[in-house]
Amino acid sequence: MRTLLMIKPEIVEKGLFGEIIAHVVRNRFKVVALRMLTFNRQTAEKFYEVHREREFFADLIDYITSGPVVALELDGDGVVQRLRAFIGSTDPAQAAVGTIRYTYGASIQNNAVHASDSPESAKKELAIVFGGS
Ligand code: FUP
Repeated sequence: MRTLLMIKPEIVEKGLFGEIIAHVVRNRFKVVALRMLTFNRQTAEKFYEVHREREFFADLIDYITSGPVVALELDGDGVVQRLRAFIGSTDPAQAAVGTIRYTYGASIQNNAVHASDSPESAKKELAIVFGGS
């Protein structure tokens, strides 16, 4: 099973992505691909299309296209759920102590990282992030 971990623009901008990658690797997640990329609006809208009707959608697209992200493809049994637990709740204020979002997140929007929420979304998101040139 494979999943996507994506380190969001403010963490890349602050130069903290290496810390997060080290933390992930030390916790025995297996990284099988890695890429830095900047989303254009069209790709960002496809990536987040399930949120198209939400009131925060425009802000989310502005944010995720604001600078480079770092994407990691992870492989392992049950990795989708293991990674979701490891990153913590969407809102850093609700995230458990020791999770990535607890440590690095600033707000619901600036929540440091994204992780696919199911094997189906992982497949779709990995194709978007790693499928292109
Ligand atoms: P998650 O799967 O934990 O990333 O959370 P969601 O799919 O619910 O949300 C995806 C992204 O939408 C979040 F990372 C940030 C953004 N979002 C907001 O900006 N405001 C909200 O109220 C909820 C989500």
